Amino acid sequence: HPEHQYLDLVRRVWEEGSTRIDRTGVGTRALFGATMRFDLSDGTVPLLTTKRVFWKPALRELLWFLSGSRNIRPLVADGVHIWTDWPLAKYRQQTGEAISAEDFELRIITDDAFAERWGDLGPVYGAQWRNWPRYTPTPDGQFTREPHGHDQISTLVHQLQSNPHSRRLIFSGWNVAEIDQMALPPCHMTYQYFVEDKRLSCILYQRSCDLGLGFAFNIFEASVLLHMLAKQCKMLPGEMVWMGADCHAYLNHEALITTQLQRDPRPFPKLHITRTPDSIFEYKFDDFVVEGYDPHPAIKLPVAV
Ligand code: UFP
Repeated sequence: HPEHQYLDLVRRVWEEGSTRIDRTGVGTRALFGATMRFDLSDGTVPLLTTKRVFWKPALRELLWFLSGSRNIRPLVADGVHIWTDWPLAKYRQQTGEAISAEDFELRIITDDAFAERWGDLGPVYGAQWRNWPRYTPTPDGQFTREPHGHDQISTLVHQLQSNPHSRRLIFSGWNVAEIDQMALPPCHMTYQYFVEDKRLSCILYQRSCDLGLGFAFNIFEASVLLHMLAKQCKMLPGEMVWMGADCHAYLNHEALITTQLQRDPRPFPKLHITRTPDSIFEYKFDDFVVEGYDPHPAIKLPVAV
């Protein structure tokens, strides 16, 4: 079962990884450089089965990336809380107000000006994917920022269709010049595609991977995106290849070892996309059906911020 690639990596990180103090202060065991390959040609999607993965917020996050948004408001309005911690911490720090997460999210949804002021994450993923800033030199040696940046996703779709054997089918969130303005520098940072015989494959390069929490979302979203691109370009899904650099397990995630590694993987579910809209940006949450997902029970793990 392909999920053993994941379970084996977790085991190897736990048993052989070096113990490191990380940015969050929680501590990890880590090793550097790992690959996993998932065959999507049978219509499946790698959604881990050795614990329940809440794929709906993950799908909503992917659609939010594709919308180009950098504000948590659309996510919060859809009941997705995964990005709230950063703006909330900033708000508490800058105002000194001990607001609860619930009240903060309520204000984000109900108050336009508040959402604009406090819901912004900086130019994270979607902003770079859809609107990587474009600068034009002016005669006096300065640069003007153009109102519309590079839409890397539109370019990718166009290139996949017109030039499928290109070796430049890439988009990236790692905009060096803007890293310091982002709530979190991109973890899943570079996506590259490859077309053979109408089969579309992807390599995702992930610089930093929390195997307990992040990985399940990251591999699912990258795979759904592959399915969407294939559909949009009238191709078939091929292989999803994942490359992780700093692969780590947080020291307070021992349930990964004591519970998850004891379980046997079950078949991956199928992904059905029930509609082909005119553009990759018009997919809606309800266009996606995950069929036959029968995971082991959820495992609650603490988040390191
Ligand atoms: N992380 C992921 N995947 C993501 C994401 C975060 O695994 O999509 F946004 C984890 C990796 C790491 C932490 O544990 O979040 C980010 O911290 P750093 O920037 O120090 O690598």
